[in-house]
Amino acid sequence: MELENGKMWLDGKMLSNEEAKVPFLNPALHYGLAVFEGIRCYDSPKGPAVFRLKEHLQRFLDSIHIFGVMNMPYDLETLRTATHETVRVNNLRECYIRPLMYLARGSMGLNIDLMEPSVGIAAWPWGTYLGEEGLRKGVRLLVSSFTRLHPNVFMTKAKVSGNYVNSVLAKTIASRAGFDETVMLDPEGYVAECSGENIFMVRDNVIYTPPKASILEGITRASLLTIAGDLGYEVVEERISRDQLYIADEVFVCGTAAEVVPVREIDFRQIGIGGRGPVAEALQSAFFDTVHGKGKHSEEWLDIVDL
Ligand code: PPE
Repeated sequence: MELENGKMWLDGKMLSNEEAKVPFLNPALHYGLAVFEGIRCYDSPKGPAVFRLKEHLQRFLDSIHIFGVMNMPYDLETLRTATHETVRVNNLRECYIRPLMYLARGSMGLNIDLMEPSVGIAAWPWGTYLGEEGLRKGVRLLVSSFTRLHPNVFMTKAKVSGNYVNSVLAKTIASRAGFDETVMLDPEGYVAECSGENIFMVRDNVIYTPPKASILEGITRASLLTIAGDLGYEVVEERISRDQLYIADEVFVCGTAAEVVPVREIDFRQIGIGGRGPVAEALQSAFFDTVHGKGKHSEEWLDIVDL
């Protein structure tokens, strides 16, 4: 895997995968005490362009703040420079970027004030997350029997590694049952998000998406809300039930890894025309133009890496 040949930034040094080993006795590994981000860099006429880098790094710092880690040693500008350096050193024009803060040293036990963070940033080429065909024809979803995290069990605004066990449990069952992704309901039974994407539906030309309270505040979600406004769509953030999804004209999901993906079926019910609908197609096309430097917001949202 190309990942293994790449170099990663680790606490200020560029290391090979071989050099960037972590010891078995570290609290992050034992308790899931880490925070991550997922960012994409796209090729553009001006060079490799990182999509909404500052917003992702701000969410990274916010996740660490929510988690309550008080000794994070790096600020946004240091992380931004390190991200650029990682893309440059690996000679990548298009890649997925993974910053990770992990509580690496200090005592075992459950008090994070006795632990010290390390921060790493890796980058690797990562193709379509839910498949090339899914982007064009739509994917199949299963509503999960697992519940999305209650905000007082763990805060959904923070991309804490341990939180993702919930997503992994849900996604694995869906994959084993032959589905592409899984929709998770919140503790009250309303649609929250997918294991790794936010979700939208369309009915009578109005776009609906669940409110922020019980979901990760997706950066792709926020970008699509802006783009939908530009394209003249009415957008409503409100609670959605699973049967509202079943009878929607269109459903689509979005995230950094997944990008913008139409949904053709949920729980064995065909959604709309059973393929990519016109709203998903319009948003997908505007999104891909934007990330490749050809959209209304490209200038504002793309952070170009000098080679
Ligand atoms: N909800 C969840 C639970 C989630 O993990 C993601 C990103 C999103 C929504 C969309 O957020 P944003 O990327 O800011 O638009 N999921 C990341 C993890 C993927 C992985 O498998 O790892 C991602 O897309 O990078």
